[in-house]
Amino acid sequence: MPERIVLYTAKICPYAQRAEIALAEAKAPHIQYQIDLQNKPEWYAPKVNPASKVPAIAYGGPDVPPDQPSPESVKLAESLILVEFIADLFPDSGILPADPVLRAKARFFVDGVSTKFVPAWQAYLQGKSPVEDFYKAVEYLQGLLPEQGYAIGRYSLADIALTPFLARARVALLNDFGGYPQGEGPKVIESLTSESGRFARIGKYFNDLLARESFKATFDEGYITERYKARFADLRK
Ligand SMILES: N[C@@H](CCC(=O)N[C@@H](CS)C(=O)NCC(=O)O)C(=O)O
Repeated sequence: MPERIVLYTAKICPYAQRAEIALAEAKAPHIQYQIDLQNKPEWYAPKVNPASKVPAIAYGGPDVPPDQPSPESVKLAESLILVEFIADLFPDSGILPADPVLRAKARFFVDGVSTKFVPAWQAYLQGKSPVEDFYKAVEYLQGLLPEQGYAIGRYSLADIALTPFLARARVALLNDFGGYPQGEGPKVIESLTSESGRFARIGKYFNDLLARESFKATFDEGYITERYKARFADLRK
């Protein structure tokens, strides 16, 4: 029986949403505590995560308020490590399948998310690279997908790693927030989710990810839209 889980998170953060999705997939009882990244509590770095980042988990220990963390709980951080930790605590969640080949495939897909999709998206968002560079990263992930289903067929760590970044990219593109040429964003998200043409296979996959209950339950689109508007409005000035 897993012990007490306190997740330190922030709605804006895609890394933190990975941990939230994993906990939702596992139907894991837990406590969530929102960290204001603009005004972090002074106890957070010394008592929870010395890197001063979300997400982090306090595991086990006595039943104390989350803003008074106990030295007796184990403190863990780094989103992908937390997702694997949750998968280990709740093996029936299927987040990490038992089959070694599928586990390796899931981790390989995650590597593509981390080393190709996320950097290409961030460069495009900032207006530092053309859309074709982002499209090439998307095409790379598309090439890893099986004919049907999620990244390794069944829903897993691989999908959890990507979804929060995809969802935030969708918000930015739909609203045309970013440093790329004005008016391009809505066309890009349309081509990436239309389920026909160059991105037909990954378009279906993207739509499946965004329809997943564990994603929808952990994503506040209105909040992200407002925060992105404030953060990216000036990029074209
Ligand atoms: N590699 C880390 C990245 C986590 C991260 O960068 N979190 C950001 C928010 S999205 C953060 O907490 N930054 C600290 C700050 O804003 O002061 C992970 O995968 O968990």
